[in-house]
Amino acid sequence: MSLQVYTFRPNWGLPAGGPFDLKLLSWLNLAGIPYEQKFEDDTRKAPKKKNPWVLLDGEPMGDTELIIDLLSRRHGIDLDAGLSPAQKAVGHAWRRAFEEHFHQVLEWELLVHQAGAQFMKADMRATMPPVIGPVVFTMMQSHMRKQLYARGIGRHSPDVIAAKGKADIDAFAAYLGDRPFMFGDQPRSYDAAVFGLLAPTVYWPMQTPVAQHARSVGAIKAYCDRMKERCFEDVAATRLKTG
Ligand SMILES: N[C@@H](CCC(=O)N[C@@H](CS)C(=O)NCC(=O)O)C(=O)O
Repeated sequence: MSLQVYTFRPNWGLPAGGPFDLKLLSWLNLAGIPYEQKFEDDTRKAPKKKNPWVLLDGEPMGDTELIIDLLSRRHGIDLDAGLSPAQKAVGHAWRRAFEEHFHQVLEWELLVHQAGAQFMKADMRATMPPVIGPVVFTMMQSHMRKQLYARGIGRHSPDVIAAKGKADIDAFAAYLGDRPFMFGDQPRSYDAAVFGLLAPTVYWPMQTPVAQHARSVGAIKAYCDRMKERCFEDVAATRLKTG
C-alpha cells in the first residue's frame, strides 16, 4: 500500500499546520500505519477542496473521517475496540462538537479576530515571498469570513464567540476529569480528533480569548501534552531507534 498525506506545512512545534492534519497524523501514528507526508498549502488542489487529503495507492481521497474508516477496515485496526456502544456514542458526540463547532471558533479567532489575524498575517509574511503573503492572507480572510458567516459563528459578536469557545473547553475539561485520555489509559480515535482541534489553540502563539483560556486550563494543556508526546514524540523516537 502506498499512502501520501498532503498537509499544511509544519509550524509551531507541530508536524503540520492544520487541525484536521493533526487529527489524521495522530490517528495514523497511533495505528502504526506508515505514510509519506507531503506539504501543500493550496486546498484548491484537494479532491474536496479541503485540507488534508491523501493519495491512497495513487487515488485521491478527502475527509479525515472517511480516510480513517477506510484505512481502519483495510488494515483491520480499530483504536476503539473494547469500548461500549454508549462510550462510542459519547466519543462520537465530542468529535462532532469539536469538528463542527469548535473548529468554527478556532478559524474565527485565527482569521477574523484582530489578534489572530495579526498573528496569521505576520506568519504568512515571514514564510511566503514578499507581497504575496499579505495578498494571500487578505483573500483567505475574505473567503473564511463568508464561510464562517454561512456556517453560523460569524453572525455572533466577539464576546459571544469567546463564550461559546470557552464553554467547549470547560465542558471537555470537566468530562476528562483526571483520566489521561477520553476513555482511560489509551488514546482512541476520538482523542485523535479532539486533540487535532485543540492543539492549535494550545500550541500556536496567538493571543486570542479562547486560545488563552485553553492554555490556562491545566487539564486541557496536560491532555494535549500527553497526546502530543504519545502521537508524535514517542513515534519519532521509535523511528530513530528502528531506523
Ligand atoms: N470534514 C473535513 C474538514 C476539513 C477542513 O475543514 N479543512 C479546512 C482546514 S482546517 C479547510 O481546508 N478549509 C478550506 C476551505 O474550506 O476553503 C475533514 O475531516 O477532513
